[in-house]
Amino acid sequence: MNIYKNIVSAKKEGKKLLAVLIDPEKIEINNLSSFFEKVHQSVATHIFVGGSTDKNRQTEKVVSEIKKITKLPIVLFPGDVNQITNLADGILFLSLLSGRNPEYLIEQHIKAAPILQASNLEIIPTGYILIDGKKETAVQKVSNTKPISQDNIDLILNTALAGEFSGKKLIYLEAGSGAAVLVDANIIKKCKSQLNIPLIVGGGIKSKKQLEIAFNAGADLVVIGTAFEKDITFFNDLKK
Ligand code: 1GP
Repeated sequence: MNIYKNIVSAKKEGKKLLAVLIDPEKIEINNLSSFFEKVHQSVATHIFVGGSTDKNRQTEKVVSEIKKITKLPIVLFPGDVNQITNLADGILFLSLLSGRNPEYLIEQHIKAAPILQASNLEIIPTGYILIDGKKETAVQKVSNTKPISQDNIDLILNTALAGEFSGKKLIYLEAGSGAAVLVDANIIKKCKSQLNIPLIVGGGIKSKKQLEIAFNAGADLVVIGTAFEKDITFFNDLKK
């Protein structure tokens, strides 16, 4: 499906991308078709599926249902190895670079390796950087790591650069699901100006204006989950 190639092409052409994040623990399978009617009327280009946890192992079921109703690329955004399913198109192979917990830097990856090796998923190595969104987030709790302060732009930038230099294909600046404070536009700008690889931004975005600020600052792809979960009419503001 060439997910990564298409992200790189979009970046080159200055075409902005929007991923709708679906958390298998939260979405009602019965509501998926009406939800996707809205998704398809909107400018959304990707579907991300994942969450910090998936206690009832719903991911595969949810991906299988989504697959029936959309042609948009379905990309796993997994909290752990149990959220991998071959039914998706690709996977963000996330390394939590802002943290110092080996479990999320290499352990989960080793556990995932044989599953990925046997799958057809497009694997996209992604440097994942948790930035303080002024609300303790699920990623923080589950990974037992601290986010980087928004004041420490140099550390954020150097972490992103270290990711690029060690071969990550994407950098994801994450304020955390439902963040109270978004990743600051100056942080996005600074990272954008120094990175060659595409930049993803997410966490707490809930208006068209905030989305545009992230895009204008240099995000190539923005991820929105909670705002759509809370109010499906938000899609109306983002019509094609
Ligand atoms: C969270 O970046 C994503 O991992 C999206 O965050 O749910 O706040 O949109 P929201």
